[in-house]
Amino acid sequence: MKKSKALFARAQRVLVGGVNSPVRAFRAVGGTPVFVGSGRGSRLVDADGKSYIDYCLSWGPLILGHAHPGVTRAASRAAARGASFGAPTEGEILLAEEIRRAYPSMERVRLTSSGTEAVMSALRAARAWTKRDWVVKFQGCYHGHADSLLVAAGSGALTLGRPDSAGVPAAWAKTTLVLPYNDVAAVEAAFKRHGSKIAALIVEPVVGNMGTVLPEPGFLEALRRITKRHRALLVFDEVITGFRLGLGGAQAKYRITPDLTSLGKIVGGGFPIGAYGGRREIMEQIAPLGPVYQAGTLSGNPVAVAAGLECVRTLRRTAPYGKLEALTRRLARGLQEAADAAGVPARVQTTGSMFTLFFTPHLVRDYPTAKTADTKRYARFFHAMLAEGVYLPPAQFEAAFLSAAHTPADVERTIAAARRAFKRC
Ligand code: KE4
Repeated sequence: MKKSKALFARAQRVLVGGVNSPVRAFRAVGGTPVFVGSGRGSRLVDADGKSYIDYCLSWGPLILGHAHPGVTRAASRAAARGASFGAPTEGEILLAEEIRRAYPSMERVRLTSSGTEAVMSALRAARAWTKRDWVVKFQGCYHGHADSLLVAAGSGALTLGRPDSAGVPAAWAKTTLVLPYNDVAAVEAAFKRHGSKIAALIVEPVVGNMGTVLPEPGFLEALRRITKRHRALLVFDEVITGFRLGLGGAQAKYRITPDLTSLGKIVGGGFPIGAYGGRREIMEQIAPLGPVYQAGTLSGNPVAVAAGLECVRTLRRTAPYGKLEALTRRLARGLQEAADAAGVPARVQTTGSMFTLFFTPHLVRDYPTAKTADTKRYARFFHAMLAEGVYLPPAQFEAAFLSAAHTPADVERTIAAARRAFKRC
């Protein structure tokens, strides 16, 4: 870690907190953030040359693993043709067609440069369409750092939100209702009382940002039913789940058709991208066709699009999801058995190729139950695993991921490392 320590000291003299996104600073687990030199397949190599099996995978995008040859080649060739034109290119059409093929609900698509932009723009379209201002979100779900979404639950479940970040005007937080995840009664009550003001309800259909939390049977169906009844729009934030839970994400897995969807991460193959889309009549409000303004210098960037297109086409061609899910289930079972054998209260929750090891014996079904997790113990476990050459997400309330490059040997090695790490945390 010698080089990471030196780099971190230098970084903090010019970059805020030494990082370009807060969670990378290891504040949730303590210690010096690992500065990465390179990645290949399932492996990360740090600035000191130490190799790790990586289950963070850049917070989700790298479902094919680091430096996938096809994705790297596609990006390199696109870059050699010119990094950006600020003009339409054929690649953007091809990626949008691939998105619509996997997400038929996205009848019209707009590419952006991040998930935050995709979510922010989808909600602007929803407000314009319904001519209403309020948005419902769920406690523990994260949808990027747009002001009106950096909101914590109000004092009571039915009171409007309060800013969850400095710099967010109270007035903007007051257009957001924050409800408990997996609580249909709370959603019913909120719409009964405020339905005529609610433009949209946005949800992570499978939550990654509390750690991996699944929708209980009937929850997503209820969101679809209630929003429809009150003529509000249902927005699936599939920035994590899109192309992760299968080509069609959560909406295909749970057979729910949202009105709008946001994508990011995997759809760019590790390059800066976001996308939003939905019903044609809603999306055709967006400039230049309609009155909702949204723009971006690098939206649909040719290099990011080439990488995303190769990534999505490779997923469609190789269909890795069955193998990925089986390997993830094996890892989850092995970690659970290792925790149980060590007498450590822990619970592994998983779906598809995402998982979270919660340091709590309770089923994690919402934010309050997620918060029963022992974050200090997670931090000790994280560092014990880091010492073993396994890189987990440096925060308890995040999802971990496998890639198509992870092997059964990686997983068995990880389980063996966990058996030792549980004894030390
Ligand atoms: P970006 O603006 O970071 O591309 O996407 C925002 C976003 C939107 N929706 C969901 C469900 C997301 O998970 C995210 C971003 N995820 C976080 C970690 N879970 C990114 C990591 C970070 O903030 O550095």
